[in-house]
Amino acid sequence: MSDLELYEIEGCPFCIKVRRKLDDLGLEYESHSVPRRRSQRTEVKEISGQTGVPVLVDPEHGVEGMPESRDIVAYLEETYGSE
Ligand SMILES: N[C@@H](CCC(=O)N[C@@H](CS)C(=O)NCC(=O)O)C(=O)O
Repeated sequence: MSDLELYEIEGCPFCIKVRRKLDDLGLEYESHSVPRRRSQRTEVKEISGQTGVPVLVDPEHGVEGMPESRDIVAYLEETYGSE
């Protein structure tokens, strides 16, 4: 069991890619829908240092705010792929 969290926007293709990987790996996660306006994405900015989504949080492994869908997918595969 993990405490994964995903910051995302509905319809965002990069977020969908990450959600697919989470689903493929059978991982549960808490979804946070972020505002469409970049200037209002204060929480995402605080945890990841940028305003883009998706952003993954995985406290169990010290991941406080990982941006970039490609990095997130690779991380999930490496961390949970063989479980
Ligand atoms: N290269 C990024 C692109 C992510 C991206 O462009 N996300 C859009 C939403 S679909 C976004 O949040 N754009 C606003 C921004 O980058 O500040 C990734 O693969 O995660």
